[in-house]
Amino acid sequence: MKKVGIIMGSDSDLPIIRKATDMLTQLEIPFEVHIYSAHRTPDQARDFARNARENGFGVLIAAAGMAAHLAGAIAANTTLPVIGIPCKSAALDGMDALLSTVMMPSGIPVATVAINGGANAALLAAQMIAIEDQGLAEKLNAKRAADAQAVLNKDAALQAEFH
Ligand code: RP5
Repeated sequence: MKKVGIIMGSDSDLPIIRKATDMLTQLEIPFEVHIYSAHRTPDQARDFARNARENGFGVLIAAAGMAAHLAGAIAANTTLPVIGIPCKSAALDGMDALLSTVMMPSGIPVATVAINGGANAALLAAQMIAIEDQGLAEKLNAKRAADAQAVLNKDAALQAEFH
């Protein structure tokens, strides 16, 4: 199975990244995690992206806050699919990172998930890998069904309490 590469701009993004690593672990998808910043360590970020395909990665996830150029900078250096996670910072509630990540120019796409959307980034990466992996596709279908059942159980509990 192809690996998922996860890059964050700073270790301060780690709580968001843990939501992604927990999901990938649950789905038994191999991954690597790195701190490479588009601004502070641009050479390492570029080299990781340029070598990612030959190093066995199938999808990359890039998380950053503030002037969040990381996902775009990674996408500029690979044709692997790149999923961007805008991380919320103190000043602008994550709107800065959301716009910096999502507003890519034509030709260099970044699939941007919600602000702090670590779990969905991992699920989207899993769905991409599952295009060619039937076993993983079945796991994702089972997870959807279990998640739906959990909501139905909550509704049943609500009905029992109020009616
Ligand atoms: C971004 O700046 C990082 O992704 C992080 O979200 C934000 C703040 O970084 P630190 O100052 O906490 O290292 O590059």
